[in-house]
Amino acid sequence: MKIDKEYKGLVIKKFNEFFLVELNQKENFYSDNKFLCKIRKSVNFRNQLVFVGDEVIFSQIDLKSKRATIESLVKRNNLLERPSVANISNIYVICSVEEPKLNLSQVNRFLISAEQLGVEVSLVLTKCDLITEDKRLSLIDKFQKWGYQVISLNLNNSDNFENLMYELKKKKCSIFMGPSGVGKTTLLNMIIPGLNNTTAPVSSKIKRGKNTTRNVELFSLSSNSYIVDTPGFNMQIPEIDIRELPNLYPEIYKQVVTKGINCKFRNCLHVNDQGCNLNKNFERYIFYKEMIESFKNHHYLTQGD
Ligand SMILES: Nc1nc2c(ncn2[C@@H]2O[C@H](COP(=O)(O)OP(=O)(O)O)[C@@H](O)[C@H]2O)c(=O)[nH]1
Ligand SMILES: [Mg+2]
Ligand SMILES: [Zn+2]
Repeated sequence: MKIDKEYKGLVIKKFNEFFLVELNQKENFYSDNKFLCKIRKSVNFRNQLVFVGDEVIFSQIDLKSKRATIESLVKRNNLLERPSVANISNIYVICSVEEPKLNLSQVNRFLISAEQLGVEVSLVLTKCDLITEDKRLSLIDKFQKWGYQVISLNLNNSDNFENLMYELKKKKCSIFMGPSGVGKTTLLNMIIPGLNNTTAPVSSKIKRGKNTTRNVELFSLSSNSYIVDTPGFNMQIPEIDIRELPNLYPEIYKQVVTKGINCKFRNCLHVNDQGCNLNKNFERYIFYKEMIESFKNHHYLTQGD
């Protein structure tokens, strides 16, 4: 028997032409609310254009076989590439303070890359058991000055982990990103009981190579809250328009938005520009300037209109 009614659902997993769709939790009409769906053939969007994290309208629910048909795609807020996940609300950049050692330029690149999605970005510092309390406090202070909320974790002390967990449950769809070996899988295993993904010490990881066979999947943390489980992904600074760069640094965009600083030119890049009013007295300015300069050397972008 098929239910001839349309429902809204969330794509939590994708395999080939199949999509696992979770029924919108407000419509709790059936105890198992996950349905294996295919896209209706006549629909004019292709399989490849629906991703994990997308909201879809589905119908033709068959309660026995737990199959249904996707009818249409709800407009998405954003789409992350590699892994492809739609509608992310929060990115947590994960970096370890030791093993591997904290690399400020790398932290910067991950943050910039995360900022491009235009969602809330936070920083998680792992392996704080390997540094002194003074060092931990000074790192928190440093990254707060970069404009970020900082969560510091220590496997031997679960207090901050509990706070992170509490926070994640209030966010719609969170994803972790960060370099290899910093403890992302360890964290996901703590967050999603029964997940049991393999973790590996930094040295053996290099030999093993990257595990990319597993599919991206969303896990429910509480009603209307999910976390993305991903086999990991390469972070690279994709094509950014040089004019976007100032919008990816909180130290800069907060000056513009909250303090209302006004440079002479609307497209001011805040480097050697005439009439620039940006307060450049912040730690990451050097990274920013380097990035602008490397853009100028490698990209021939026209400034302004
Ligand atoms: N000392 C310490 N080691 C940790 C901590 N979290 C993870 N590790 C170790 O770091 C290594 C890499 O962890 P993994 O989760 O595989 O990192 P991933 O590559 O980011 O997924 C493993 O040997 C973990 O046991 C921590 O808080 N403290
Ligand atoms: Mg991992
Ligand atoms: Zn300026």
